[in-house]
Amino acid sequence: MRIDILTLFPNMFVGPFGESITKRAIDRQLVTIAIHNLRDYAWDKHRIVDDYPYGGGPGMLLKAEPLFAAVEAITGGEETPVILLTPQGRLLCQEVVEELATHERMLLICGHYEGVDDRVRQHLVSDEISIGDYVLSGGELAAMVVVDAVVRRLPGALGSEASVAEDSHSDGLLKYPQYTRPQVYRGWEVPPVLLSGNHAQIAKWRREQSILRTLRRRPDLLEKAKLTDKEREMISGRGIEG
Ligand code: 4H7
Repeated sequence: MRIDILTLFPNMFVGPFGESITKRAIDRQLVTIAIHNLRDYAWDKHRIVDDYPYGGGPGMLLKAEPLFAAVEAITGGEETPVILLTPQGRLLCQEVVEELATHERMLLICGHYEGVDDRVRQHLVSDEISIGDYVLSGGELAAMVVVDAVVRRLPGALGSEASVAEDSHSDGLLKYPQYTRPQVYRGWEVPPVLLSGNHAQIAKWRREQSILRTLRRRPDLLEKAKLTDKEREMISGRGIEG
């Protein structure tokens, strides 16, 4: 996979992409990530990338010309998903991450100031994504979130130790509680079933805990979750205290 990122703050990406899974995926050549400075595509004397909004109002907008010039130069006219990170985009969730992970290539645009000239959204961008219902001062952190979530889904990005099928959200449910040594800490014990060695019982307990946790914390997720009829029956009898 190749990911291009267009930003006014290229240095923001140095730390996060130089560590952990993303670094390993880059080192293993599972992904190529190229960071581009939008200012390099502003051709005027002062390399201006922003301007006042027509009709008035606070703040500045990213101008269309440098964004079009940058995207056209980076893609070389090739068909590539061009994704704008914006509070107005469709909400990122694991399903959207899986969809993005199927692309061979994508270009992420990080907005700044009060936003971007709407002609960019209409005629340059193919997809708009939001990482959640809150405002960030720029799209950079949102782009990093997208890259992290997508890159860890590329085959070979995780060590063999990690199983994607066990992640929170992979089956539409939250993760079950997990424990490691010691067996008793400050008098708090690990649930005995986990020490039983009975793998069928352990799997059953974990499944139950996932369902109950989702019911209590994120009942909205249960509508779409993959549950058996019997499991649906079990939760329909319970309130959120269940
Ligand atoms: C595009 C348009 C993403 C990008 C406007 C980006 C939240 C998210 C941005 C804006 C983002 C998200 C610029 C509007 C800063 C608000 C104060 C960058 N914020 N911004 N203004 N939820 N900000 O994914």
